[in-house]
Amino acid sequence: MKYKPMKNYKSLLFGLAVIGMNSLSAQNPIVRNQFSADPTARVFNGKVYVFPSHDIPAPEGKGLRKDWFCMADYHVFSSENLTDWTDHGVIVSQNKVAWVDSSSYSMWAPDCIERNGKYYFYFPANKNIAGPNGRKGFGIGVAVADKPEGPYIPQAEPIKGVNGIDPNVLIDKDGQAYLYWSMGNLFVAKLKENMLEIDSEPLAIPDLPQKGLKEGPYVFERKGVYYLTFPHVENKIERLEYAIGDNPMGPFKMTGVIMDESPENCWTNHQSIVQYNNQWYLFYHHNDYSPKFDKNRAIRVDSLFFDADGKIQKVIPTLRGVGVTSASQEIQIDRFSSKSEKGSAIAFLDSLNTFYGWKTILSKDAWIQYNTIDFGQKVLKKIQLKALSENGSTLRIRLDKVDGPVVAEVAIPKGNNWKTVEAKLAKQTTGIHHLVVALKDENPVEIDWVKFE
Ligand code: FUB
Repeated sequence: MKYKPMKNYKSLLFGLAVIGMNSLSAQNPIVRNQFSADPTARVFNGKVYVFPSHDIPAPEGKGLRKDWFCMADYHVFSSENLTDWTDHGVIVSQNKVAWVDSSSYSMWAPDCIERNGKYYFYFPANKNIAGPNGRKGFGIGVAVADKPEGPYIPQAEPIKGVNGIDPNVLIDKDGQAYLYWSMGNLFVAKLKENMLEIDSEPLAIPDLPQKGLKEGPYVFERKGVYYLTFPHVENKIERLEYAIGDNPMGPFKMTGVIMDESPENCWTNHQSIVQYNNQWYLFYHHNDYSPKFDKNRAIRVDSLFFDADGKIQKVIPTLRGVGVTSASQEIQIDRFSSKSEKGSAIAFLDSLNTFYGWKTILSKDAWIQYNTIDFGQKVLKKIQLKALSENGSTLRIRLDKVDGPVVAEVAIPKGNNWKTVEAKLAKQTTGIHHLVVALKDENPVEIDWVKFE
């Protein structure tokens, strides 16, 4: 995963206007070489930084319990265009924090915030010594850095008076900082100016649903309204809900659902909401790379919108995600925007190593559409595809919509191996367009990626 600067921003805006879109519409999941969960996104120094948990398959006999969450460390990722993400590597690990039980693999959902040029990274983990109540359990620690990427120096002890998971910090407009966390209820306490100690008794936030697990508080302020967002088990698995108030300590009034339960039964979800370049985004997770074990998750991002009265519009999860894809990079059309109901399917390239990604399978009359590709201003001459077709077939490539102009027809030779095939472009294409790949003949085709040169 290498960072590439966004190309040609003006042509992007122009292109979006041309195809009638009012927002940027990265592929999901956004971290593609490791499991990741519980993403807290923050805008620091003009970039988006994401601080997720780092799920791993549990080493035999390790962790809090069998078939459960297992995390030994944290990475941080950043992006300027929300499409290309840089992994800055491990910033905090269970072996390097004095108070953490390094056999617990319990480094759950974190947060990070900037104050006076310092970056405060908050993380929960199991303690290695019992607190004053005689119990070990989860504490919340802080690690401090001069840059968002670190290096982070962990404090020797967890925050006193706080037992729980899923820390989140809000610094209000008057400079007062608040720490939120969960442990059955959702809690809030003021933080001292040093950001390392609480400055008020923990308050269990009232008026929230009493039935069903609540966790993962994330609070933000918009136009004087404080939004308390959190995952809640209304039925069997978590969905993202929110309550609003006019004070960071509440009271908050339950207001709505941000994202429904996963149709694939991923038991947890976990959110953060951030505004970047005039667009709001929801960061969340799903178990894309681990469909059979939902404790190995993958983080995603989709656009989020508000109604005129400040209510959050429900976010429908997408595979396409956000951002602009360059026509000259391998376009993973399996992260589609839409596809034909019949004849189109998505499958792992290698079910034994899901991180190889997915392929698109098209059979009779099928098509698939991938939105918001930047063809740039230079004339591109050909299309390349990595594809395979047992009996040989032809693909028809269109722009913008299912019956849009045809830019190429690509013959896929008969065979059982992946081949890179190419065809000349029949039409000069510049600016931003959607891409439709459709089957022209009847014989099925599998497609790994598409790109333009
Ligand atoms: O990642 C472990 C736990 O699962 C988090 O702390 C919760 O919010 C849930 O996502």
